[in-house]
Amino acid sequence: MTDASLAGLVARLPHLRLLTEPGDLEHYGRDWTRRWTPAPLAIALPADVAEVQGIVRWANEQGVAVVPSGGRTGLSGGAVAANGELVLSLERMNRVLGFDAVDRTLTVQAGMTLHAVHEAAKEHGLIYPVDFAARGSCSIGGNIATNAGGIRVIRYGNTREWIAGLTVVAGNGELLQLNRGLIKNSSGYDLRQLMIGSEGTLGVVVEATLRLTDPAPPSQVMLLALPNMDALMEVFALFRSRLTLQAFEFFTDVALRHVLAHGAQRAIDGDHPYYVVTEFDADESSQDAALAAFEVGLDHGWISDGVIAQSEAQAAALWRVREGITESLAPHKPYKNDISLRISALPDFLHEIQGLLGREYPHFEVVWFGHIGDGNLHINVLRPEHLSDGDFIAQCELVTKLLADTLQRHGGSISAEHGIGLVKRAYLGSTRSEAEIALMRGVKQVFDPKGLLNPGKLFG
Ligand code: 2HG
Ligand code: ZN
Repeated sequence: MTDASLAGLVARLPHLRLLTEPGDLEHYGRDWTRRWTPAPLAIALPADVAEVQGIVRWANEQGVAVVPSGGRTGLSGGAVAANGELVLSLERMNRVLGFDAVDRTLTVQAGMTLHAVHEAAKEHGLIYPVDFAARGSCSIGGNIATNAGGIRVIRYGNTREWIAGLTVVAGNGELLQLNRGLIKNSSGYDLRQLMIGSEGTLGVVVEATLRLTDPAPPSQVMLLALPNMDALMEVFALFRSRLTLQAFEFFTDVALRHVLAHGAQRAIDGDHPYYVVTEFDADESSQDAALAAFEVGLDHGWISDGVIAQSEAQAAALWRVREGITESLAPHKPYKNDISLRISALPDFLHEIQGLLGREYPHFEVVWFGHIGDGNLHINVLRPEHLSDGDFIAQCELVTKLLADTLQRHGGSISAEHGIGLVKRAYLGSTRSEAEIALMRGVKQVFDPKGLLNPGKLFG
């Protein structure tokens, strides 16, 4: 790529903010995976939709690959630019465009952080309920690109459920208004839903109309200690049958050790192999129901100990233990798995996979945590200090192949909520059939004939 062609972009969009300093290329060229060396051509920071269209049209004329970019908190390399791509950061497009009290929708630009979306919804007495730990830095556009899930899926579903309309710049620069906020729309293919989870390979989401809802009723947060993995599923079934759950998350003693070393506070004494953080609606009757469920769990030997938060500060402290895990593991350069199963398939799968990981990773520290109530497990493998990044990843990939085969047998998915990106593209075939992948490639061809939108992501 020559400077002359960037000059062409500047001539076309004289007010476009473009960054080419090495520090900027590094900052905007990578996400939280830290596995690839960032090497983008330049960073474009459009101020409006017209500039996004101009960039995509220019990229088509010049044959330049474009990486749409949000908060880059992704864990699958979906926003990595390591091959001379132009990074198209939506960072400056971060405003609320409108609120409609009758439709209960909030229309926003794609670069808003999830936290800012939460705050904007709150100003109108409503909530946007999708939530997870990266809320302060991830962007709503990125959430849409991966159909992000998080800690409230059990109650509210994934991002997909909350998108009433999308404005998208397609691969040829054309502007698409998808679904326009309609609740019912039986008029052919739902291209909005196709865009959600497409990881920036079909178009650039520039605006979104989000559905809002009433704030959740008052809730209580409980931390439980469990004696074994089977108890996890028993306690989940017990609590779900007696309470209205807002979240049901688990982690192991290994995760706890890391998060405590990283500043979280211990809430339960003693050594226990598994923990659950659960939040549930808490009117007076459900408080009694929670205590009754707890007693039943104790009697059956499924629960060893537990605490119920007595204040908002204590609830936040309990959540910090769960939400701080990713950050506490980051210094150990973890190899991440983000797998999904039907809840009914979990018990058999867990038994099989525990054996497999124990066999294949005898010398590695393996950290389990995640959204057990959604059938979504995060298995992080920590890099031993004596291994180079390359050797470590190579060894992990061998096990991922076995994991993918096991998932396939149990009807699961190699990515629940992080996306395929670069990290999991070799395993797409374990989750999607050949026929499905061929159709997906066909769709990609229709939306992005020159293959310039986020090339290499999703497909190997
Ligand atoms: C979470 O559930 C995130 O905390 C990150 O999805 C998971 O770090 C991970 O593997
Ligand atoms: Zn997660």
